Amino acid sequence: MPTILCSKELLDKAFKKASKIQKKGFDNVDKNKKTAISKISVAGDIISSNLAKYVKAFPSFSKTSQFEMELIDVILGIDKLKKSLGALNWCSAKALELEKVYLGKVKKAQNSEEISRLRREFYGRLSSLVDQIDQDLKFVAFARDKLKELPEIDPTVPTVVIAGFPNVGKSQLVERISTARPKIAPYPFTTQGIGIGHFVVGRKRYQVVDTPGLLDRKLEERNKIELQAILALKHLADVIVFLIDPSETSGYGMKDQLALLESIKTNFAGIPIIEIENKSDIVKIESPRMKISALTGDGIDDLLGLIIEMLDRTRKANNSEPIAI
Ligand SMILES: Nc1nc2c(ncn2[C@@H]2O[C@H](COP(=O)(O)OP(=O)(O)OP(=O)(O)O)[C@@H](O)[C@H]2O)c(=O)[nH]1
Ligand SMILES: [Mg+2]
Repeated sequence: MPTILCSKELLDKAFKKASKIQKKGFDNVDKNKKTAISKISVAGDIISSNLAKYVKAFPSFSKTSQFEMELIDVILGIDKLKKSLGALNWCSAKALELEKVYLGKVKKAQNSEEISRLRREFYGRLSSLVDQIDQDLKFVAFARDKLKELPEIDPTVPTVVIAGFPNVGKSQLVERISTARPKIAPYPFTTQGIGIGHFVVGRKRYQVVDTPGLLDRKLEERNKIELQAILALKHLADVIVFLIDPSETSGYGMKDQLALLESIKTNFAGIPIIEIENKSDIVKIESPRMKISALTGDGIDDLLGLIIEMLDRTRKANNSEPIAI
């Protein structure tokens, strides 16, 4: 994505380029006319093409998944972003319009004074036009920076999301099943960042997402923004692994953990949830759940087999579907 300039910077860029232009002519008026025409064309074109480039630089929009859309909405507000991009588009078209009008006027001008007046008038009107969208330019620049942080998560790759209370071993599990070290993406709605790992089976790539601070508390206790961010995961998660720590060394009792599980089941209805007991090296309780130790690796192969089987079965078709905004 290009650097997005504010209105003053953009105008400076255009006028600076235009100021360097000097044309030749068969007499003074002709020389001034040709120079003014060229200056007006260059200044207008720079403004118009840069604004169009900024709008186009939001490539994700033509193939934005629901997950990304919801994240953008949480972080920036979709309507606000649409409005600002619309303003840039509008200004881009207006600049060309204005350019055309003044080129016509200059062509008809009779003397150097008139040519010079028209040129200045065009600069003035172009300036106030671009100044009008300064707030939009600043917002789009801000949006660009925010969105640059997002692409770590690829919504088109089959994804398993790991949930559970703090300290139950989520990060340890993500690390254990990822081929490389999981990356931490600094998503603005969680202070801890979201951990993203990958694993490859055959020629297929899968994604595993750690959710510290997100899926570790009852959703009923969340504020609106948090909830919206959490529920964005609905569009990302093909399968959820809910990690339980029956050793309770995490500091959370079984009762609370099972209550959180119920809350997640309710809020993520429709997404298959695998209930797993971790820390089998410390304790194994009587239950039908699969038992693993993310620390020693015990049971991990079976779990991975189950995850892959379920991902292959439940892979959402809509995840890769484009949504135009
Ligand atoms: N004994 C044992 N310890 C484990 C196991 N898995 C994780 N731990 C330990 O439990 C602690 C917490 O593990 P993490 O993976 O950081 O837990 P988490 O769920 O990611 O915690 P948050 O990021 O705070 O939500 C660490 O000290 C791990 O070493 C396990 O299978 N057995
Ligand atoms: Mg963690």
